[in-house]
Amino acid sequence: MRPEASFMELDILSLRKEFPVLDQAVNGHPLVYFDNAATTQKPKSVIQSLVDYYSGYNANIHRGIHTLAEKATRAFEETRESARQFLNAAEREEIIFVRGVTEAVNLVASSFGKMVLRPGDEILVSGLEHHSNIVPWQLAAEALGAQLQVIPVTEEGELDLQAFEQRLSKKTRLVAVNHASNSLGTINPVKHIVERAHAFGAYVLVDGAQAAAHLDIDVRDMDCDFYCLSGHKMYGPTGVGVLYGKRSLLEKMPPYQGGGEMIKEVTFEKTTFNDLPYKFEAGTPNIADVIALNEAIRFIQRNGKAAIRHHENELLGYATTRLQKVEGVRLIGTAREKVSVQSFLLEGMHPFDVGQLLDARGIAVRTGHHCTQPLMDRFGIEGTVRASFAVYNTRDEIDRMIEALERISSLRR
Ligand code: C6P
Repeated sequence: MRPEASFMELDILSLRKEFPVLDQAVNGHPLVYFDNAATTQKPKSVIQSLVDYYSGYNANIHRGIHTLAEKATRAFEETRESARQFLNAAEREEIIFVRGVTEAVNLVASSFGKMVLRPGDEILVSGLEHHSNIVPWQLAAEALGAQLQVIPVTEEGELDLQAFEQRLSKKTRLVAVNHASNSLGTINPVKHIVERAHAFGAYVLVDGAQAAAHLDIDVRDMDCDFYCLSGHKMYGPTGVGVLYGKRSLLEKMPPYQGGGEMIKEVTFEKTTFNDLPYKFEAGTPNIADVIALNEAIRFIQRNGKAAIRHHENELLGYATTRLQKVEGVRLIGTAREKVSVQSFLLEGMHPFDVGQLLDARGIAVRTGHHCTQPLMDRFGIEGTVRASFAVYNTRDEIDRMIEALERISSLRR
C-alpha cells in the first residue's frame, strides 16, 4: 500500500481557470457542471496536447522509422508508463489501451471468458453494476453455459457482504464489481472482495470508471486480476481507456480482435500473435487521445489524489447536508464510504423534470437510470437526479443548486 500523501489545500478558483468550458453562461446563467460522473471537463493541458499532436507530429505508431512516427510512438508509450505508475502495475506489458471501461470488460468477458468459463460455472456481479459490467458477462455466460449470480445491495446502497460470502462457492469462476458506484457513489471494499474471491479460486475484475479520478489505485495491493478505467471520467479525452491485467493471465488469453499490430507473422495457414501488450491492441490505436491521457494523469498527479479527495469530500458532505433540508428531497445512496456522487428524488416530480428545471438555471445534472437499471429496480424507482462533483466544483455552485431546488420544490402541488 502506498503511504497516505500529505497535501496542501487546492486553490480551486485558480484551478478552475484551467478548464475553459466552465467559463460560460448556459440559459442565461453561469454554468454549474455537476455531471462529472458522466464525463469530466478537460483542462487546457489535455486539449493542447491534442492540438500539438495533430498540428505537430501526427503519424502512425510502431510502424514508421521516420522522425514523426518515432516521436508519436514515444509519446504514446510514455502514456503506457504513466498509466502503469498511476495504477501501480508491475509491468508496462500489463497496460492495454482500449476505448474505455465498456471495451475493457467486453475484452475480458470475451477472451478470458472463453479461456476459463465452463458450463455450470458462476459469474458473480454486484447489484451496483453499470450495464457495461453486466451485459458482457451475460453474453459470455449465455455463450459458454455459465450462470450469473448477484451480490445484493442494502437500503443504504452498500454491498451486502454477508450475502456475498454466501454466494461464493467452488462454482464461482469470476467476480466483477465496481470500485465505486456511478449511481450512488458507494465505494466498495474491493481488496476484501478480491481476497475472499481468490480464497474460492475465482478471478476478479474491478471496474474503476468512477474511482480513477478520486481514489488511490494500487492494483498490486488490491491483487485484482483485471482493473479498468475510462480516460474521459478522469479529465482525459473520450474514446480512450486502460485495461490492466495480470501478465500471467494476459499471456494465456486468446486475442480479442484480429488485425494489424497484434500479429508477429501471418500466413494463410497460421498466424502467430504479438507480445504483450500489442496482442490486445489490434489496428491503429487512438493515438492522439492516448497521448492526451498522459496530460490527464499529470493533472491529477499535479494536484494530488489526497487533496482532490479532501475537496470533493467536503463538497459531498456539504451538498448532502443541504439537500436533506430541501422539502420533498429523498436521498438515494447513503453509504458510509462514497465518492462525490449524490443521487436524489424530489417527491411528486419526475427526475427528468427536475433535471430540465435545473438546466434552465444553467445547472447540469444527470437524470434517469444512469445505465444501472437493476439497481433502480432494487430501489423500486425508475431513476434519480444525480449530482456528481469534480475537483473544480465549489460550495457556491452547490448553493445555487439548492436554491434552484428549493424553488422547484415550492412548485409542487
Ligand atoms: N458511466 C455515467 O453517467 P464508458 O462509457 O465505457 O466510458 O464507461 C462505462 C461505465 C462503466 N462503469 C461505470 C461504473 C460507469 O460509471 C460507466 C459510465 C456514465 O454514469 C455514463 S453511463
